[in-house]
Amino acid sequence: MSNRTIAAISTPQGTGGIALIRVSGGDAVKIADSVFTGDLSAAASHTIHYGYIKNKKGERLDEVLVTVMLAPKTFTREDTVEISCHGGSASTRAVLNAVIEAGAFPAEPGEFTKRAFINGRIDLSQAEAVIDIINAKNELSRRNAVAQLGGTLSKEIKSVRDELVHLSAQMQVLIDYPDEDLADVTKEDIEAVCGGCAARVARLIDSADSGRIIKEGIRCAIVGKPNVGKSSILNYLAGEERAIVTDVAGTTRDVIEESVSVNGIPLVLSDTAGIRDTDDTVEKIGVEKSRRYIDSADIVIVVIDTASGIDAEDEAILEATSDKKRIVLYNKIDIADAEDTDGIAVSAVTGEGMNGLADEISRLCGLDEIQSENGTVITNMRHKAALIGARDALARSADALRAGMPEDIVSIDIAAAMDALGEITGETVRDSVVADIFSNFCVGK
Ligand SMILES: Nc1nc2c(ncn2[C@@H]2O[C@H](COP(=O)(O)OP(=O)(O)OP(=O)(O)O)[C@@H](O)[C@H]2O)c(=O)[nH]1
Ligand SMILES: [Mg+2]
Repeated sequence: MSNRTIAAISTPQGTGGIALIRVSGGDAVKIADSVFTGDLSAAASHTIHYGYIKNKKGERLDEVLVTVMLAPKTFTREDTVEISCHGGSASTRAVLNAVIEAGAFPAEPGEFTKRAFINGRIDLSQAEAVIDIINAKNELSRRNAVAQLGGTLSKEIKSVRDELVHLSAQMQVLIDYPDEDLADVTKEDIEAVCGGCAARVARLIDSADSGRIIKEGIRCAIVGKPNVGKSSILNYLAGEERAIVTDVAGTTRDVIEESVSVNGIPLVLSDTAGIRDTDDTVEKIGVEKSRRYIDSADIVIVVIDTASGIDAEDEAILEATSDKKRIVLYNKIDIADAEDTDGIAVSAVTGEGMNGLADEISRLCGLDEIQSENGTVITNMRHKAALIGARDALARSADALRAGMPEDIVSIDIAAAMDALGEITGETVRDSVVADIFSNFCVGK
C-alpha cells in the first residue's frame, strides 16, 4: 500500500447545500495549505478554518471551511483534511482539481476505508459494516450494521479464535516434548475447547437466517379465501392503493408484491389470489401460484372474514398452512365482533389492531431477540462461508481426536479453523479478497 496522499469528493454527485472533499495522507495538510487562502501549516488537530480555495493562478474557486485532523485520531489514521465547499458539481470539481493539481492522487473506490483497515483502525468485518450502513434500506439492517461497525461480530470472532490460539500453543508443547510432563492440556481439554468453539460458531451460522431477513426483508404471504380483505390489508400496510379492492370475490388473480417497513421491520408482502375451487382458467393459475407462495414464504398471514365466520374453505387453508410460521388475522372487526380467537383481530378499513400484527411478526421471526440483546447476526455471505469452513475444520479435529490420532494431526485442523475465522476479521484473508471487498465501495468512502 502506497502512502501517497489521496483525495476524492465524498458527497453524492449533483447539486446540494454543501459538498465535502476529503484529503488523506502524509501531505494532506501541506497540499490543502497550498490551495487555501489562510494558513494551515501550524493548524492544531481537529480545528476548522474559514477561507477560499484558489487555483495555481491564484483565482478564488469557492468559499470553504477546512477541517484539519491530524493522525492518528482520524478515519484513516492518517493526516486528513476535509474541505466543505458549496455543493454545486462545478465548484466541487474545481476544488478537487485544485487539490489534485497541488499533488494529491485521485482516490480509488473505498480507498479511505481500506486505509482505515490497513492501518489497523478497523478490521475487515467492520470495514464491510461501513458498506452495509451506506446500503441499509431499513431500520433493522442499519442497526445491525452499526453494531457490527462497533465490533460486536469482531469481538465474538476474536474471542473464539483466541481460545483456539491458546489451545494450539498448549498443544505445541505436547507435540514438541511428548515425553516430558510440561503440557497442562489433556485430550479431554482439547475436546472441550473444540466443542465449545464449535457451538459458538454454530450459533453464528444459525443467525444467518435472521441475517437474510434483516437484509432482504421477511417474505410474508397474505393468503385466504376470496373477498376476506387480503388486498385491503396489503394496501393498509403499504400506505397506498397498491392492489385493486372490490366486493367481487376473485378480484386478485396474480400475486402482487410490495416491500414495506412495519415498525422498522422490513417485509416483502405478497397479496395472493383468493384460494378456492374454480373453473375459471385464469383464476385457477392464480390459485396455484398462491399455493407456491405459501411454500416459499417465511411467514404466512391467513386472513379470515370475521363477519362471515370460519367455513370449510377457511379450514382447508388453515390446514394447508399449519406447518408454517403463521399469523391468523380476523379481519373486518369494524362490522363484526371477533370472538375469542387464537389470532389477531383487525380492520383493514379502520386500522384497528394492526399494531399487534407488527409485534407478532417480529416475535415469530425471532427479531425481538436480535433487537433487544444486540445479538450478533451474520448478514454477510462471505462471513457465513468462513464460519462454515471453521465449523467443518473443528468437526474434523473432533473426529481425529476420537479416532485417537496424534496431537500434531489434530492441530492441523484447529489451525484451519483459526484461519477460517481470521478471514472474517481480515487477519488471514487473501489480498484479492480484500481488493474485491473494497472495489464495491464508492469513490470517496
Ligand atoms: N368493513 C370492512 N370491509 C372490508 C375490510 N377489509 C376489506 N373489506 C371489504 O371486503 C371486500 C373485499 O376486499 P379485498 O381486499 O378485495 O379482498 P381480497 O381478499 O383481496 O379478495 P380477492 O382478491 O377477491 O381474493 C371489499 O369490498 C373491501 O372493501 C374491513 O376490515 N372492514
Ligand atoms: Mg385481492
